[in-house]
Amino acid sequence: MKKTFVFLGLFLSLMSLGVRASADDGYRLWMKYDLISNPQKVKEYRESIKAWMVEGSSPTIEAAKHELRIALDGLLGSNIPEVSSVKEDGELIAGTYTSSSPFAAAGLKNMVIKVGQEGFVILREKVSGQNAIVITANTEIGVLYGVFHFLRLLQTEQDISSLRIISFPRIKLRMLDHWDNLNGTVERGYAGFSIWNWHTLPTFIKRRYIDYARANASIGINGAVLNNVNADPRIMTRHYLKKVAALADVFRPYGIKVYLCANFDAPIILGKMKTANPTDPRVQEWWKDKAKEIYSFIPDFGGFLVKANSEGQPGPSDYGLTQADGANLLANAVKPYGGIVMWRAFVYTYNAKDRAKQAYEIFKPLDGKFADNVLLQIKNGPLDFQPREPFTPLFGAMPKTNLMMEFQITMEYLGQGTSTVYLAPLFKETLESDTYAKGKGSTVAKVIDGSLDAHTLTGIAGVSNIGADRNWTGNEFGQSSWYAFGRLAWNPNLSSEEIADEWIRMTFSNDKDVVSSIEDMMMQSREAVVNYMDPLGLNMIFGYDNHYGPGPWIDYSPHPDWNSTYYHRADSLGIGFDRTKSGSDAVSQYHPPLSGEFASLTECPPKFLLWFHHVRWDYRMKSGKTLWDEICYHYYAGVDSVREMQKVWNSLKGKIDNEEWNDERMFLEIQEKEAVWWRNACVLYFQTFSKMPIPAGLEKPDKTLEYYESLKFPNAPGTW
Ligand code: BDP
Repeated sequence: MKKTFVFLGLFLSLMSLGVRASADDGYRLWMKYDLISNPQKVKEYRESIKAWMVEGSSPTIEAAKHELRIALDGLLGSNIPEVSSVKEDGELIAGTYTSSSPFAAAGLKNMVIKVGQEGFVILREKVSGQNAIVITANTEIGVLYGVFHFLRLLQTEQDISSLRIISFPRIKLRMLDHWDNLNGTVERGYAGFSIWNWHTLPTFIKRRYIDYARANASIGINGAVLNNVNADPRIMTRHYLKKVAALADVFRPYGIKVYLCANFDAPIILGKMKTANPTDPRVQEWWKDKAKEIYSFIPDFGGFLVKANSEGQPGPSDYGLTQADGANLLANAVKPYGGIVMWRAFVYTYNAKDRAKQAYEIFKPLDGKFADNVLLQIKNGPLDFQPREPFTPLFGAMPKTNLMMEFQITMEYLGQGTSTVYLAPLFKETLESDTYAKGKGSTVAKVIDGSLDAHTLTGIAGVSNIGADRNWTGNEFGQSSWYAFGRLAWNPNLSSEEIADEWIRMTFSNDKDVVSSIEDMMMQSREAVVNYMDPLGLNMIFGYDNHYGPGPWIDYSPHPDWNSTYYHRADSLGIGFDRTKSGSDAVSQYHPPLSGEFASLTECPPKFLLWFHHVRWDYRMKSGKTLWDEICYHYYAGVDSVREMQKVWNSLKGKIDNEEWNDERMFLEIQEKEAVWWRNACVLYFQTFSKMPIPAGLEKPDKTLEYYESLKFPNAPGTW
């Protein structure tokens, strides 16, 4: 611990020297701390914060001090002194709450009681007879979170004349899942290569690791799974554990625990055993010994994430056992140390009549069979991170199991690293979906925050979009989805607009027009992608393997459910996957009235129409248009939105940093081309079935279907 403290201190002081590029390269994320541009605000804030102090001196407290030091000096444009006690009106004091705190007061105590182990209180109070701003919490990490929250108020130029904030996270485990491989590549790596340098660890601590921890703490993320779910078991060897421990040391002051993906066959691969059968006592012993070894390196190791019997990964089914048998094996091993297991529900075989039904069929019968330190990690939709899916019906179907959400922040199926897609609306759409498990109002958010079925071990994970790119995410707008994920993990009730507003103000500008223009762009960005890729419930029609660009014609995979044709089912009569009783009956996995609504051609929300129904090309939609025309209009509307986004962005030239502006201009240029490509390729392909004309007035595709089918992408990322 002491050693960490020393090198952390060293880096923090280096950072406070402040190496800044004149043109913004996006490295500083939403923690830019440049001088607030409104002089009136600066004046007002300086009067409220003439000096500051944070009580104590642990690594977490030092992190809070560091943040206040660089942020206040930067935002307010002059040195705001650090003091050791409150002596005059207008000072800021932060620290954990105890009865001997200088700000101890009965009212405050009652507030602090409510915020638990990670929450905080910010308010104005008399301290030593002076008017002060107090940031306090039950724990040091709560204080750090409170400091970040307070700084956000300044960064977004909020009124701080009267403060009374009580904030605490609704979800216990707020995780980033890194799909990083030991060779430095990243599965689906849209922001380049891995940020972990396994060669130079454990001795060389990149500044990026500390800034990573700062960024995550600023939005309340408290866990990081360091390696790919398609796990290389060597991560659990001594050689790597030393390196993992070094990262854990860096993250600890920021409240972030490390977790590892475990390979179920590790006893065979590492332990040279003949089997990984969970019922074999020697296998059980092997896992217990392994857990002991891991905890000897990382005393607060969080636990394991496991992908088993999925896409070639080993698992308990190899021994005729259930997924619960597998999960409980690992859960028992980490239990003595307070560790947990996140067991993924992304399990399917390749020949199912309907892949979307499989996870439910496999896992629902196991409700109540998982150990209490297991969470079942479920992707938001029943298939695989599509631009739009209905929620996975397992949410609301396993009341006796700890269920956690898995979102994908990296945009495997949404235009990848170059596209501008703000994902909060996608996250919110799932979180706000009503499962009806216990009647109206049983939202997915209530399932995962534990309130619906009284669970205390709760979690939410986002597959990270972070890589080695200077600005972390490739396209800077990728940062907005990372930011939104953290904010929603803390409080799923925040709106997409509120979060966008915060992020824009901290990232680009507080100028009213700039904020509203960029917000407008962000808020339409997800629907734009849905429209030009997968309108009306279409899905999984991507380029083969690389998932780049359109590939509705893909029908040559040896795995039937890796073919686009398996999903869209276009024929001379119509298009869409019949999941009603006459088809796969996936609708029956939902509770009524949802099951009935989805099953009815007329009541099914248009956005899910082709997910649940095979619909005739000439079917009259509520809009009065035929299905074919409706599909066409959606594809064209998607392209129009991207052009609109370009227009908005072009209008911002000179109003934000030029380098950031120019980068996004180029990314939008790529996106516009890709949107047209998607639209033309899909419309031309589906037209071979509908045999209907593209509605009059819409621009005609300038290339043939054969041309689109012939395209190759040797440089598409993520196909290592
Ligand atoms: C799919 C990705 C694949 C991942 C898999 C998973 O194509 O690379 O390994 O998800 O979640 O979307 O395990």
